[in-house]
Amino acid sequence: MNYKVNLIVGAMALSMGGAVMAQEVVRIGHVGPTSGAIAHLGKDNEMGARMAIDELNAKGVTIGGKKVRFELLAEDDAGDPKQGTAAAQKLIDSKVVGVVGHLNSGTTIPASKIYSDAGVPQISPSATNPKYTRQGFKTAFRVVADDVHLGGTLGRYAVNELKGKSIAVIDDRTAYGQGVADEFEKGVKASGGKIVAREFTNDKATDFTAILTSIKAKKPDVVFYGGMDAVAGPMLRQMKQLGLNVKFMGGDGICTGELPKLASGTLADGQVVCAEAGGVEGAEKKAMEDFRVAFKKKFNTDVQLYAPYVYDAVNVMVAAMQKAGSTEPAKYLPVLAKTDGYKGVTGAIGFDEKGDIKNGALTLFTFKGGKREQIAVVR
Ligand code: ABU
Repeated sequence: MNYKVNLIVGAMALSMGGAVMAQEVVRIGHVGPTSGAIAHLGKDNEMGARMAIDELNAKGVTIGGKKVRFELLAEDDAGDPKQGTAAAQKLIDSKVVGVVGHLNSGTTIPASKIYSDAGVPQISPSATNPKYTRQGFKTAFRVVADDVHLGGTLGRYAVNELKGKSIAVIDDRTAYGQGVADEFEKGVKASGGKIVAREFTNDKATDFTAILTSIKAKKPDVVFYGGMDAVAGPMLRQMKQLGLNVKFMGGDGICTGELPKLASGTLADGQVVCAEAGGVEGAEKKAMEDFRVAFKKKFNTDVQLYAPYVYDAVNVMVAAMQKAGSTEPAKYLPVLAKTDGYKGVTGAIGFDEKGDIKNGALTLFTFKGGKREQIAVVR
């Protein structure tokens, strides 16, 4: 396969000291749900990719002695597994040399086989289902912690810190939602807590009256939801309407800047505890803060959740190309796999033998006055 695409010597030729130097165009794919209920999160991710690509092109990157210009091919999978595989095939047909995405576990996992078959590296900045990196695909990487870490930590936190004794669990039956809820349940039980209800809904539902009424009768002190903010918001509003005023927990999918709005302003201060599957502490915080400021300046909107992780994923991929002296997937993939101690805005990035981030962090958040407020970074 010829990955050295679009050698353009016309409008894109560079004049260097009088000589004309050809510039190679290198395509990197991004996939996320930029339509549908969580389009705000897909767009957040895509903007993270755009920011990295724009900065790399502005700075100028040389790989293997050749000037390159990166082109972002951004696809919308609407969070749907079928659209996810279609988007993956489209990117492969367009000769991308790497893909950052997808956002959802339910799209990332089926798409990963397509990238693996094509030998094209994929870095997910947000899919947390452990299966993604446990299929034996050498092309699959992720820069966030997985649901075993995320759900387990939240389950232990529910019992040990929130002093939850009777805990209800709801999930949306997606690869992510069900998986993180299962891990949460294990964490609760291992810490001596009791699961008094396990209910499910789906990722497009809007009416939770029946399951919340059933849960209320069991008098839980904590409700956990495995799913995304677009469903958690209306669920929180309906909990308030039903007088179910208890702590509400969830994974990274609900831990977004948009949650208070999606809950129509019904969140009580400190009611929600959730976790982002990454985080920085101490001296590493400045780079993350600088990124957030630069992101706001460029796009006139705040980071929702995983834009900084997408930004890092693109840069890690390009750093591996530079180190390998090649944009060819077969040549830079082994270098990417050996990434260790890369200093990103989300902290140090290195991959283990499965392609998972080494020593991944979690950041616990609550919401106060309609804003996310950090509780702690844990490993
Ligand atoms: N990790 C939360 C959102 C993405 C996913 O894993 O489905």
